Amino acid sequence: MSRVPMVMFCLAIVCGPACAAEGGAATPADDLTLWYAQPASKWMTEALPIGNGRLGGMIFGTVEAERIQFNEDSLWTGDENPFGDYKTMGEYQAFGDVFVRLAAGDAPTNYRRELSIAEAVARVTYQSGGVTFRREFFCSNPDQVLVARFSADKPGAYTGTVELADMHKAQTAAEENRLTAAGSLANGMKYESQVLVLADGGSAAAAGDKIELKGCNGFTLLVAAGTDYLLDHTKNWRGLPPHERLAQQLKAASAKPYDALKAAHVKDYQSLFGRVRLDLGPAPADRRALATDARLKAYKPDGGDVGLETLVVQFGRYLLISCSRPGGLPANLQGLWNDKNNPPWHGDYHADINVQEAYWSAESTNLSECALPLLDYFRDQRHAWAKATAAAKELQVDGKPARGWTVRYSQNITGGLGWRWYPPGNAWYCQHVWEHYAFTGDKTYLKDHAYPILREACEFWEGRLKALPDGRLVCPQGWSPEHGPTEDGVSHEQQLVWDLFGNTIEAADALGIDKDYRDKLAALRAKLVGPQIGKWGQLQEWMVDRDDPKDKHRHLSHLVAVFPGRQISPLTTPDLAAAAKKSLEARGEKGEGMAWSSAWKIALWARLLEPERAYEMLKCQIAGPTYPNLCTAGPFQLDGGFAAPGSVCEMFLQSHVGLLHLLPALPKAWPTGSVKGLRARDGYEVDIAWKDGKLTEAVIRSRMGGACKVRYGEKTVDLKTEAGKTYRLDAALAVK
Ligand code: FUC
Repeated sequence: MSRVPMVMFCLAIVCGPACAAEGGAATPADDLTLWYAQPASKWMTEALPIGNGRLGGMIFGTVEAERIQFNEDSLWTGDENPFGDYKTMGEYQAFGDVFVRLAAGDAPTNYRRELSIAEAVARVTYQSGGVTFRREFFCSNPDQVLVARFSADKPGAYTGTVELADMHKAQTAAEENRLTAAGSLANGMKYESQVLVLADGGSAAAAGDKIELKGCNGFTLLVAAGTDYLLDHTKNWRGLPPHERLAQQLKAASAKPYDALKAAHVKDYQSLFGRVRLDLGPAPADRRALATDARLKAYKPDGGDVGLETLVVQFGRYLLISCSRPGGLPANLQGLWNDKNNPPWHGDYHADINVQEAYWSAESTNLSECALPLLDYFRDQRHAWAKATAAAKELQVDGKPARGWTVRYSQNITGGLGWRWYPPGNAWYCQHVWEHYAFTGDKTYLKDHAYPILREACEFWEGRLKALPDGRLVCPQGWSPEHGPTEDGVSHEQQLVWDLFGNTIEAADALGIDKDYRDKLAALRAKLVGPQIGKWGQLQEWMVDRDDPKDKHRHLSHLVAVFPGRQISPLTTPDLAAAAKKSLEARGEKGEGMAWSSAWKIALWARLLEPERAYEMLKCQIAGPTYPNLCTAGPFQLDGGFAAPGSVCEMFLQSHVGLLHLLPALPKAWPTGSVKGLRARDGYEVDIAWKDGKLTEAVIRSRMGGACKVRYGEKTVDLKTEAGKTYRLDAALAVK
């Protein structure tokens, strides 16, 4: 194992000009590094998250007792149960902690803890007794292990212990240089974690249930964890016991030098993260000099820090890459980070906004692969959801079981459902299923994966829609999420079903199949009761005109037609868009302290072409439900943080109404800048640069070819594209 000096290298491609130099609390941060002058004391608000899509850790950086709290995304209690409720659904579980206790030295100086989101590496540096100590932490997707490297610039600097604590009371066994904790949950799920301690000089050997370090120059911890979960309903969601797999992962990782592990990790991570570059102009030097917690505090009264705004936006992408990678499970309410066995809202998949928001950044900010865990989850789980749908008395139509599938508000990973039924949840999930195709143009995916899911969701609604005396169709007995009351024709449901039918029609057209069925859907869709404008000019939340202009409810359920849907837009339905503005204005800014509410409002204002309002909401999100570690509330719910990049992206580029709309909502606070690598529907990748608030250049890379319309300000031009070609447009939208 080679010793690696901790050089914080930076790549021009993802890092601003003032990248942090090596160590030291006085070093100013670049816009892609979170840093702090003290260790974390609180898990939720201060510890720093790392992850590889499946395995994740929270790093505290305590000098004398480092704590790496770790999780794996499949550790769940609960089960499938067609008549399920919260009790049978279970909860997302905490896994364990690795503690590194070091012999006390002189009081540390020059302490710095950081997370470089340009590299997905967390670091700690400090000096004590004339020695400079360094730690690096990352969670590797290529090698499937969490890696922690402790080094020092003088030999023999480390004496102490490494401990593994299991959250389910499994005993830790120590053998040679390995710690193991294995057990099973009440539902029979087997789980295990293993820690390998690789000493550089000195010794690392089992002592009781710990590993004792003596006079090491440095050491590396490799942490592997897993369960016997398998995302496959045909196997009852059980695969092989994790033991051999973990041992193999550790064996393979320990055969590689530390530098190689790290280089492979950084390369893999940057292949995703580096696709989008955001330059919003220079941040004030006095803010750049601050640690992230102080910088956040300074931001609270009135913003004034584009560097922090950039960091927050890119941090959302960092989190998504860290917790949602192909082959793993989708991000739950907490992403994959969790220190409790009874996390808030069970750490579940919440269908009425939260799961969706977690993925709002995936397609538009060029992380399409990160959406795959969600799409795979839908494909598998819907078989169990279909059984539960058919078994539900309250979903029956004329005394017969409902067809297709839908969901309750809350889900686990083994087909289990909790809380009340949420019929339009299927339509909202299907929006993600469709959009993956809309952005990637992957026809194999559309045919084999997406279309069956869409069609089954439509079949559910075909049976459920109810005709009014005048022949118009309503979704019966709906509930505007968490707002109520229960009645026919709730706008949220009407809009989502309109969206579902539209997406399915487009899918059938793209595949050239199912003509009769798509025509049937088109006829049903034309009869759906549409959005209505109420007595104070608002967009009605219900068919009954009862909206209260003083209502500040956090949910914005009747605005799904504006974002993430496409039924209402100032460009296509100006009157309805004006009504949506009234409703959004009335809801206010606070959103009951929920980051998901503020993140949604950013996107809504952007879609309503109101740049200053969108920007104000971004400021509200940063100044409100954002913690010092940039994770979001409430109390620990990452949906709003995940969504911020996608929501902000709507300010730079929109593509939902058949146009590439450039800079639709650019606020005054970002007069000059550029964004590179955003994705648009129909397979376009777009770079945009602007100066003094005006477009200077757009670069459009066409992946699939085809004709598109490009809009900037009031001007729209037609652009014919060929697959694989790049088009440079000037400020007047002329091809250069
Ligand atoms: C929905 C929201 C709550 C919370 C929960 C996890 O129920 O209304 O505010 O975000 O999800």
